[in-house]
Amino acid sequence: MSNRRSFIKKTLVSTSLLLPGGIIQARANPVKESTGEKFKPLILSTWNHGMPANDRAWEVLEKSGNLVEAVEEGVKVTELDMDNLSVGLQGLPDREGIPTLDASIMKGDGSCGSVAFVRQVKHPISLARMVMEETPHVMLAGEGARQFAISKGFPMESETLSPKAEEMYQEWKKESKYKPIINIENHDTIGMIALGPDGKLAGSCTTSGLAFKMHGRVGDSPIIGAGLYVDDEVGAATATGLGETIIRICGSFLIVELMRQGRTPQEACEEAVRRLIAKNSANIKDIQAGFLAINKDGEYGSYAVHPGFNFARHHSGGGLLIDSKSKF
Ligand code: SD4
Repeated sequence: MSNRRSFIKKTLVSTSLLLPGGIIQARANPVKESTGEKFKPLILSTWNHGMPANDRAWEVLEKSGNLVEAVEEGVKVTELDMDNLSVGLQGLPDREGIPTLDASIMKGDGSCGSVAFVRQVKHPISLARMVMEETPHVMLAGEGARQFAISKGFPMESETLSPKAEEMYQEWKKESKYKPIINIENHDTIGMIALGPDGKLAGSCTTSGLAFKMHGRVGDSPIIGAGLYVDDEVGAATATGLGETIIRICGSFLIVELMRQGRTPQEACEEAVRRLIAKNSANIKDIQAGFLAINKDGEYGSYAVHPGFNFARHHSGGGLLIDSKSKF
């Protein structure tokens, strides 16, 4: 039996028997789990909304065997999630009241694409994939990214804020504090990294960025090496949290390079957090950042600055929400 067919057979059996109850239970009770286990295939995503995103990615991987398709379709679920205020056009806007989006996608062979500061596009992750597959470039930003979307037939969406985002924006305007500080528990960017049955890797990351950021601000999520990095020779990493701090240490690239030098995914995430704290020590109590990593053998790890970061894991045994360890 081909690898792909045996993968589908195994996962069909295990998902139908184990997955529904497991997921419901996992959503209700995040568990602490030690790492060191290995799974292949394996999908990890940041935060609890990673659970439905992983379910979708797994379904696409089972059906198509296409890992890039899986990581794109998976995070598209979050881009449409009206309860999520940090991803998609329903996310909290910038200081002018405009939602602007960042996204990136990468394959382990080095192919990558991203869009930054893009407006009116419902699925920036799909636009990032188009940049990767259909342009000679890696990154398109702002009006150029929007024009590219129009040329590819993406519908232009209204910029009317969702009722929740409008309410929060009006509240924020009362004081208009120009000081974007991520509340320790309140950020929901989705970064997804995946190891396929054939040992290849891919990842995706999508966000509306910091709430009430300056117009034009771009975070780590669309920057290859900061919010996402994938290398088939080693592994993959993604990040969430205050993007400025993650960009300063090239967080995801750093983690992949540390794994290349022999660290486990867990050790690499811990070293990245140590480095991030060292470079941002003055106001570290206000800064949350979290990392996720997978190596090519299917080991994984995660680490954050503060408690509260969790991630969703999906393998042939089903899905689980896991609390990350943290420095403080
Ligand atoms: C950014 N890393 O734009 C993102 C923020 C984040 O959920 O993780 N938000 O800085």
